[in-house]
Amino acid sequence: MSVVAPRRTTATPEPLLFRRLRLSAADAAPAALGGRRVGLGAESLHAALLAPAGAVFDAWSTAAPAEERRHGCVRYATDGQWLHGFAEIDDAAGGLQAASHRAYSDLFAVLAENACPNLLRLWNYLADINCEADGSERYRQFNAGRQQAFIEARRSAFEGAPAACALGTQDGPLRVYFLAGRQAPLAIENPRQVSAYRYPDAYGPRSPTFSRAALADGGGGRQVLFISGTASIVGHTSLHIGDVRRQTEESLLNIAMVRQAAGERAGAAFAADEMTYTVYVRHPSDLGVVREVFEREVGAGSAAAREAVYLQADICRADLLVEIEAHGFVHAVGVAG
Ligand code: 3EB
Repeated sequence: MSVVAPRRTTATPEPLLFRRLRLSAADAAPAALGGRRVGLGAESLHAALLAPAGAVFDAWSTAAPAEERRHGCVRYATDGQWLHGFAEIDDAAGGLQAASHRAYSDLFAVLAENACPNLLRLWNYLADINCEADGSERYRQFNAGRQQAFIEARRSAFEGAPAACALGTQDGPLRVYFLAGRQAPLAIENPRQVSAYRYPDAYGPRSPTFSRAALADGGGGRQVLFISGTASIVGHTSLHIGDVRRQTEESLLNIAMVRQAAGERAGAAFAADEMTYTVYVRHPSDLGVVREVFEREVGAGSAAAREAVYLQADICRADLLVEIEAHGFVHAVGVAG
């Protein structure tokens, strides 16, 4: 396509458009850069798609197709209003902590030289997340490299961190998808959970770098809420060990609290059945129970139930069996509550 015309900074922002596309295995893969592809196909995430059948492409599309750019291990595209893509790096050679640090440092370098410096959402995927290597769990090594890069780049590693998730794949390189925009989002925390960046040292020497949700101006008069990966954690403690049904219920209760907190800030409701969900299940045999509980929450016949995507992934704590993430749009109202 043609080159994107320069935009006046006073122009109406291009709205963020989210499309969740269902593909058959035979469909040509849309460029991986435009979003996150799961299921069969080139450049798919190394996590099995449990449902629906086929393949799914989550596209953060902006109105104008943009050319691919590269910096270090980062591939991205931007229309001047939004910037998205992913960092990918093989962590086998130098170790995961160094790889995470490199991925985030390259990403921050990209953001520093573009007009969209504010991260809204990160999706982190790494192999063998619960495995011990070189004396520590790989998730902890990832946390160490990530936090170090945030601090070096003078980015909020604590209050105000972006929304995120971190999941374990069967294999493959470290892959960090990201979405950034012109304006900083508002970080939202969950009143019944300790902020992850304040977890005690027992969970690792460097805390995870994410907020429970990010509320952003999605353009076009709409606000968008990104809810981070959410699990069965209350305070900082994993609950319902070994009970996937209750873990799913607890995760959905946590999501409800975050929706409520965000809704108060937005002056509009983020209804459960108006969100788009990705559900990560550790054991494929738990899919039926997780789905039953989830569909009870959002309504069995709802668009949210039909559109939900279920992936097999390891959750970042070995005692967690399920994690759920969501995002949704609401129309902005004049006065916040
Ligand atoms: C938790 O609440 C569960 O390290 O980026 C959720 C979302 C989790 C994001 C991350 C981890 C991350 O601690 C795990």
